[in-house]
Amino acid sequence: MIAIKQRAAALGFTAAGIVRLDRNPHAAELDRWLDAGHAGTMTYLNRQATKRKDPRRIFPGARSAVVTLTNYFHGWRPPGPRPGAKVAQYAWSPDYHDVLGERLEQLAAEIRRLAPGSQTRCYVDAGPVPERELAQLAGLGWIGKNMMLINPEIGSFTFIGVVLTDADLVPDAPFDADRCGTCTRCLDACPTQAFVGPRNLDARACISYLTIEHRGEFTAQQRAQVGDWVFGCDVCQDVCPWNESFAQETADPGFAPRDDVAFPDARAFASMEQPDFERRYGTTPFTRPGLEGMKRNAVVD
Ligand code: B12
Ligand code: SF4
Ligand code: SF4
Repeated sequence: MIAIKQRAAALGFTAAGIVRLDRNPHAAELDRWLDAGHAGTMTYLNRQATKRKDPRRIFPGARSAVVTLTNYFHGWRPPGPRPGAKVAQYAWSPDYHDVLGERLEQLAAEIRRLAPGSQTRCYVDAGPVPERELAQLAGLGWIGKNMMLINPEIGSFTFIGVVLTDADLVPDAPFDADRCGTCTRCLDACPTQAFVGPRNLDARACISYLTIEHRGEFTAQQRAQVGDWVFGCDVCQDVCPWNESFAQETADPGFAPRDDVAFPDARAFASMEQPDFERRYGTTPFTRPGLEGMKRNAVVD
């Protein structure tokens, strides 16, 4: 399986690992999380649960997954106030679904070349795939108390991309260690106290959910907690000692940051019209909350 990893590295993936598909060992955790209502209005997670709990059911004959990590870290924010509102780093560059989707298709072609007649399907984020779970099982890192997949060499500012195949690939060993130890920094630092406990996030309280998935106005308490984040949130990753020590700035040209996305002028949204929004941000992740959502997120007190 060295050829697959070499191809992954040549395509720009930071790391790759292989897992033989089986029942998700944390299926019960997913059920408990959904039953507690932590998914809020992300009802697609309920619909996808059967497949997330057993990824062999994602397509007939699915047997193995090649799981990739891609570093998107752009460096630490300088201390003190800086112009513009805060946007989570994963959104600073062109949409990762598109960039990684194309790279995964090329990786899939290599798998089909090595296993003639095999089928492949590529997934990034939007699909019934338990991505962090598969990454841990493929040996790429552990799931931290902040629920992020943490790689011991580069931390957690990574995207996960997956190629599922019916080919029988030789698996890697899972990453069994939990390197969080007694640390609780992420749980303590979350501005909205969204963690019910370690590896248990009530998404409804998470700034990422509130600014991207939540429709309608914020309550006064939500507005205060969201603060100056206008899209996503990085706090539970910024405080993680594994990122402090090991996150490295990406030089990947596919993820070059756009200043107008990374540091938007929060005040500009209030008077922005739809055509202007589409011209400026039509190809960015800001289209998910849309202009109405961004106006709400960017209210300046
Ligand atoms: C829904 C979703 C969200 C929701 C809910 C987040 C959540 N914590 O579940 C919201 C909108 C809040 C969100 C926010 C973010 N997200 Co998001 N999100 C997803 C999505 C689509 C599904 C996740 C899901 O199923 N959640 C339900 C929980 C229960 O499942 P899970 O996260 O897979 O957790 C499993 C493990 O924790 C395991 N488990 C439980 N206990 C234990 C114990 C041990 C020992 C082990 C090993 C496992 C284990 O069981 C769970 C079920 O299998 C995935 C993509 C995907 N297809 O998987 C991206 C994904 C998880 N998100 C991602 C990112 C980047 C983010 C943000 C950082 C974005 C931002 N900066 O604003 C934040 C981080 C918030 C956080 N701390 O989790 C990346 C994470 C990459 C990584 N390195 O981990 C993913 C993988 C997308 C991608 N392809 O890169 N997200
Ligand atoms: S992304 Fe922000 S709000 Fe969400 S859990 Fe992490 S620190 Fe809390
Ligand atoms: S901040 Fe600490 S507890 Fe949280 S994920 Fe990082 S090492 Fe684990």
